[in-house]
Amino acid sequence: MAPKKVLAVVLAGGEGKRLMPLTADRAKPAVPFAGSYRLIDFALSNLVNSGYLQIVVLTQYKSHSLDRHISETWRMSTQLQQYIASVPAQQRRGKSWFLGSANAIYQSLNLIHDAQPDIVVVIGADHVYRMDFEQMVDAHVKSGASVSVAAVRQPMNLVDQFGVIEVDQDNPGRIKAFVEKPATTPGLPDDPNSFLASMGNYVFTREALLQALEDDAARLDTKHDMGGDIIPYFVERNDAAVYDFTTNDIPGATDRDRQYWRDVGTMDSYYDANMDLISPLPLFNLYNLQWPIYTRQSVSPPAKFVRSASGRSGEAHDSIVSAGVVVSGGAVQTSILATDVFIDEAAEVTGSVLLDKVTVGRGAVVRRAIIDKNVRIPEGAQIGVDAELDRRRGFSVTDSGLTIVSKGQVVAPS
Ligand code: ADQ
Repeated sequence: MAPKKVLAVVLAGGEGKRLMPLTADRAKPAVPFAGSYRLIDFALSNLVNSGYLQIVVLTQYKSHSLDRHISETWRMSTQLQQYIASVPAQQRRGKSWFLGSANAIYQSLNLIHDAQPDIVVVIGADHVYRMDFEQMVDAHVKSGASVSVAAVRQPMNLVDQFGVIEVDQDNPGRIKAFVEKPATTPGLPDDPNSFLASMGNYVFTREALLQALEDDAARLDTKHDMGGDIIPYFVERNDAAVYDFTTNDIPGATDRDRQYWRDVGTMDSYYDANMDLISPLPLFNLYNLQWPIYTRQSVSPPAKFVRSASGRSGEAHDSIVSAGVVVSGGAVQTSILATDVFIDEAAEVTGSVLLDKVTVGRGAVVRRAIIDKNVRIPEGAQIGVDAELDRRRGFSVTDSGLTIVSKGQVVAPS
């Protein structure tokens, strides 16, 4: 098969409302993950590892830290026609900002016209997984359809969070029906407790995408959404193929992480995906260097665990500890510490995710909490110990009992 010219479009403009307050001040794809990564690093690493080096990232909502991360981490040689360009909403088609994900691409059609690709790969920016898009592009070309939608099984309780795919039983490569975030759906024939979810990753033949976007833009009864409008447009024309994620093969994949894909769209799923990484047998393998996940390299010094002045040892168990962390006489258990976190003497941090530059003062206690960047927890303060107290102090507490302290919140001494 002759190689196809591929342009990748990464949709990174969504608000990520369900990840509030972590997204109060940053776009969802810029949310930190696993100590030193941002969510978008997974999508971009997958594209780069697939050999696709012409990438535009469409941004809109609170994009400053996302733009900064992309320009600091993902610079490439424009002279070699390789680029990862962050492209903000610019009102190129009238006076509105991006109305929906399809409108984001419609308003950025100049990028597709400039690059003249055969194939446009469109993916979201907020999932944790490994995937070789070249395999999906090959399958797409073989299918003869105008679009292919990547699909993965999900448990029935998540049905209202995804686009649901019904495969054509007479022609298993084709999508017979596609419904965006329905309240219910029948289960799969071989597993009534699962349904087939769209991963929000699509491969389009260029001309078909351009036509669909023009037709969508001319309609009044559309939300200009990829999952809600553009994919159903192709399904109605019997022109959409399904790509089975379980057939995607990554070098170095283990049995456990071969089919790992997580939408870390809620605080609980974000927390669980972080905690998976420090479980005895993590489902996702960060250490597969045959398919590396790239991120910004910190200039901070290595992590250290030291005795405090009064002689108490600093220690961390079952935890991820990033560069620049200092645990000085405190104790850390089953936690993720991002760059430059400081844990003072006799402090206890358990089952928590601490983002960059958090400091935990002497004797403070932090349990089952997510603490956003730069928050200072003063000496003796307690977080995650008394949910009512946490709520009264203005912190968010999820139904499952996770306390979230957001950027800029001041924690008063207890
Ligand atoms: P959602 O993720 O809920 O569902 P959406 O909010 O449109 O859909 O976000 C998709 C991607 O587009 C995200 O990466 C988001 O950041 C980005 N995005 C959203 N609005 C945007 C805008 N105005 N400009 C630029 N980017 C924007 C989608 C599909 C479902 C599928 C799930 C899988 O619609 O069918 O099942 O992804 O998680």
